[in-house]
Parts: sequence; C-alpha cells; structure tokens
Amino acid sequence: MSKCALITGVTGQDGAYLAHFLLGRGYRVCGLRTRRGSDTLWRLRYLDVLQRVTMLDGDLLDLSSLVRALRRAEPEEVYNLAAQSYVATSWDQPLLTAQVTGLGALNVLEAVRLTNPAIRFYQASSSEMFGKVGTAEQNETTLFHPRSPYAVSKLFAHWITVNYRESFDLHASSGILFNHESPRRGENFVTRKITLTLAGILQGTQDKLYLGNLDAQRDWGYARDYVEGMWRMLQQDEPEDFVLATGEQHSVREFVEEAFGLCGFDIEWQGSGVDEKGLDRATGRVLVEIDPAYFRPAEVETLVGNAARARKKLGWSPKTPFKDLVRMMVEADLKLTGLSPAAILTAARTGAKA
Ligand code: NAP
Ligand code: F7E
Repeated sequence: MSKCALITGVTGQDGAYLAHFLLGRGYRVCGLRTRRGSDTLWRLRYLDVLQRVTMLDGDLLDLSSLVRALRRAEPEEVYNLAAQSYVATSWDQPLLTAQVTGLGALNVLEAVRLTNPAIRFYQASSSEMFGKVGTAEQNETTLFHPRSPYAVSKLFAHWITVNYRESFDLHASSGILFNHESPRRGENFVTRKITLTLAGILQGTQDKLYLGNLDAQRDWGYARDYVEGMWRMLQQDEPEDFVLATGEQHSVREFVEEAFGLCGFDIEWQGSGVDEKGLDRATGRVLVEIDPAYFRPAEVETLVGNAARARKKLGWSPKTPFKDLVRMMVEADLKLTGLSPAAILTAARTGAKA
C-alpha cells in the first residue's frame, strides 16, 4: 500500500510543490483546505495535481477539524506548512499570526498525539527566527533573535515541536528553511513583486516598482529544491532539525538589477535613503522608487545559511543558482502577462529592440 501524507498549507507555494513531489514518489496526498479565499487552488492547478490531491476542509485554529482530517486521511506523515507567512502583515495582525503560525502548530501536534503518535511530523520553521544575527552564517546551533511577530510565533512552533519530540517521543522534525521562491511565490513577497512589476512595466500597465529596504540581504533558493529536503527529513530513522539554504546571499538591490538586466534595463542608482531611485541608464527613465511604507518596524538585515548538516545526513543540496532562479521567475511572469520571454530576453542580450 502506498504511504499517505497530509499537508497543511497545501494551497501555498510549498504545499503545492510538496504535493507534486510526493505524488511523484507514489504517495497518496491529502491536503487541508480552508474555505477563506475565492481561488486558492491555482497553484495546484498550475502544477496539474489538483485532481490527485484529496482536499479535506480544516483550519489550524480548529483542533477538531484537524483531528477529523487526520482520522479521515490516516497519514504516515504530516507536513505542517500552514501559516500566516507574510512577515510585514504580522505587525498588523500579530494576534492572528501568533494563533495560526504559533499555536496552530501546537494544534497539529496535539491532533497527531491524540490520533496516532506514530505519525512522522514536519514543522516549517524559518530563518526569520535567527533575526538579528550575530554570526557570519547561521546553522542549527545559532542563537535565535526573532524580529517580528511572525518570527516570534515561528519560534514558539519550533520549540513546541522540539518539546513534543522530547516529551512524547514523537518523530517530529523542524526544517529551518531560508527564503525559497518560485514562479508560484505569493505576489507580496519581494522577489515575485519585482518580477511581476517588471512584466507590468514592459507591458505598459505599470509605471514603476516601489520598494522598501533595498539593502536587505537574503539567501534565496528555489522552492522545488527545498520541498525534497522536507521529505528527506521525515525519512530519517531519528527525528532532527535541519537548516536548508544555498549558502549564498544577495541584496534586494541585486535582485532588481539581475531581473531588470535580463530585460535590457541597466539600472543606475541615484540618491540615498528614501530618496534613492533606480534609473534606466540608457533612457534616464525612473523605474524604481522607495516607498517608506514598505520599511519594517524591525528589519532582518542579513541572513545566510549553512546547510552542512543537511548535506551530510540527508544528502540534500540546492540545485538552482540565484541567476537561474531570477531568470525562471522573470520568464514566468513575462509569459503570464502575455509577453514573449524569448523575444524580450534575446533582444536584451543582442541589444536589438524586442
Ligand atoms: P504560503 O504560500 O503563504 O502558504 C501558506 C498556507 O497556509 C496557505 O495554503 C494558506 O491557505 C495556509 N493557511 C493560512 N492560514 C491557515 C489556517 N488558519 N488554517 C489552515 N491553513 C492556513 O507559504 P509558503 O511560502 O508556501 O511557506 C510554507 C510554510 O513555510 C509557511 O509556514 C511559511 O511560514 C514557512 N516558510 C516559508 C519560507 C519561504 O521562503 N517560502 C521560508 C521558511 C519558512 P489559504 O490558501 O487558505 O490562505
Ligand atoms: O522580504 C525587503 C524586506 O517579504 C524580503 C517569508 O516567506 O522568508 C519570507 O520572509 C526582504 C525584507 O520575505 C520590499 O524588508 C524591500 O528584508 O520577500 P519578503 P521575508 O520577510 O524574508 C522567510 C524565510 C519566511 O519564513 C517568511 O514566511 O525584502 N523588502 N522592499 C521588501 N519586502 C517586500 N515584501 N516588499 C517590498 O516592497
């Protein structure tokens, strides 16, 4: 009989890629689905897995719905990916974030403990927990200093997972994942916002890209690579926490330069602070402006992970370099906007007009 996995947050970026990955490995996949959004199924549809995932109604805030979903699915593995995952929103909705992202994980652990403690459990922990870092790179032993209600909530979820492992001998592991992106990334996250707005500028429906802190540095990988790491964690004999990261960091500014550069814009930065602007060197047109609204009350300035433990024990390594990731996202958003990625990227390379 094939194994069954239940994924909370199956409609999110990682949930959809994980469902695709597990189906490819012969799993029966069940996904917990809230009924809040109008079309939350687009990612599953895009990856062509919607028909093969058994959707179960439920919410992390409703323990009874989780117990019911586990009874129906009878999974061997549970991946808790559901969260209020947008860091900026966590200052506007701190209580909701704490309830869903923090206590929600405890609800899932309780549901596992009540229904079948033999279930293997994965918790989606985050590099945001490191926050104000004091080390050149971060691994599983680095001190945490969370900088947002989101990160504090994730830290609760992280430690309660450790606690349930130690208290009840659950096979519970946390993946401390650094930022991972894809063409299916939510539109508010900075990478997708950049590629989607770039496509809008080329299409003529958008004028400029408004951003906050251009100097924030992140370790950006590709979501498809990372979901395999999640699965590998649950195949270990002993549960353990793992960092997944590329070990390379880039600033928001570099992401903009790379994405716009692919489409033939050579960005020149002028001014400083909130008056800084990104101009197209050839035409002088202002393409990027700063909007102070996008600055955060407390910023995570720099993050870069060391995934040595995952390399050694899971045999996991990221496969997608930064430039390939940016290109993939740019091409996908050009296509989504009805433009021809091939024509635009070739014209940019050869200096011809697209
Ligand atoms: P995402 O795209 O924002 O997806 C979040 C998912 O959580 C959605 O399916 C959403 O469902 C679901 N959800 C929200 N509130 C819920 C609730 N009350 N009950 C049940 N489901 C709920 O996030 P992602 O980027 O795929 O990330 C997956 C997980 O990894 C998250 O926990 C995130 O915090 C964590 N993480 C992400 C990254 C990253 O770089 N992507 C890095 C580290 C950790 P709806 O469709 O109904 O809204
Ligand atoms: O911001 C800066 C912003 O929102 C990245 C989530 O998946 O990864 C994600 O959290 C950086 C920050 O992701 C804009 O200040 C500048 O420094 O794309 P982001 P995030 O906050 O790193 C972690 C690992 C998670 O766990 C989270 O769930 O970019 N930035 N200007 C901006 N960010 C946004 N969103 N929008 C801007 O205009």
